[in-house]
Amino acid sequence: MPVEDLPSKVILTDPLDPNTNLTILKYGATIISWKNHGQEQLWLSEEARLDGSKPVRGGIPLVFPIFGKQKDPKHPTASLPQHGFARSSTWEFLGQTMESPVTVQFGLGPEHLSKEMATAWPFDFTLILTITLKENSLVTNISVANEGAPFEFNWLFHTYYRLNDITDTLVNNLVDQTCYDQLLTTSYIEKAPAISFHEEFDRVYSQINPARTIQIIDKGKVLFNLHRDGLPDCVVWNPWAKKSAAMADFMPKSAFHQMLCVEPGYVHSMITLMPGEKWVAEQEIELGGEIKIQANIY
Ligand code: TA6
Repeated sequence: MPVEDLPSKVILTDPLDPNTNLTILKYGATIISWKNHGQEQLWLSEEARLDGSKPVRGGIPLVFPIFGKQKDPKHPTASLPQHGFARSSTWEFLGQTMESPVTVQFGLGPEHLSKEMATAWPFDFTLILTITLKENSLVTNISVANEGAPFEFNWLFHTYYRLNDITDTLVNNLVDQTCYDQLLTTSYIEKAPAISFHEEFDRVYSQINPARTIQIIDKGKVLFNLHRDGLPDCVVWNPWAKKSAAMADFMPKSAFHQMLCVEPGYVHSMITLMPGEKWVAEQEIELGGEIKIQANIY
């Protein structure tokens, strides 16, 4: 059965291969598992809360309407929790929209928010998340529509990738990009042709040409290719040992070796949506293929 609608989750199965499937929690419309020919592609903490008590530690949490915490106390997002409310609200399953590749949609509007959130951020928004499971890739598409007063927002797919070992992993095609280092609280140009990891890492790369495919490479073999449309920025994050130890829902504590977040979004500034306007963006995560060196695409 290509689409199974269960009380708290939806399961998508590739009609051509039962071992290629997705599990999507209705809470946060969070993809918590992506198996490709039986191989899990996403990292999910063993202590991830899947009961709606807190955002999921792993999979693909959704960040809206604010990335991080709003620093301007007067901004409408100032009272929202870190990374906003999309990942901690229960979305409505809207059904299957395509047979092959199997595609489903989820929706979120003010009617789905807690009273607290709807009061804190009183705008007439509609989010439609479209998820497509292909033989060798996963596509997540978001549309944000405004039916009321103008509002500003960020969007980000907070994807947790599963790795063999972070110390064997490289991320390429971010060279010469401007990044804000959240740990050093300073900006600089990335000079590493391929980024390696040996300590906590938390950088926001901004305005990356969409022609650049960000690749996650394990010992010379491409694991993931991140294609982006409408998502100019990308956060790269690994909490390493100390931060992992401090997160109760991050287990096992050694698992920072087996995960990396590479998170496409629009976070370098706020997007303003006027009444009647719609904003659409998409990430496609494609598996395998050849290493591409795109250092000369600006
Ligand atoms: O996306 C990177 C980041 O902003 C990190 O700074 C870290 O805070 C991470 O998100 C996880 O945030 P969370 O609220 O899920 O604990």
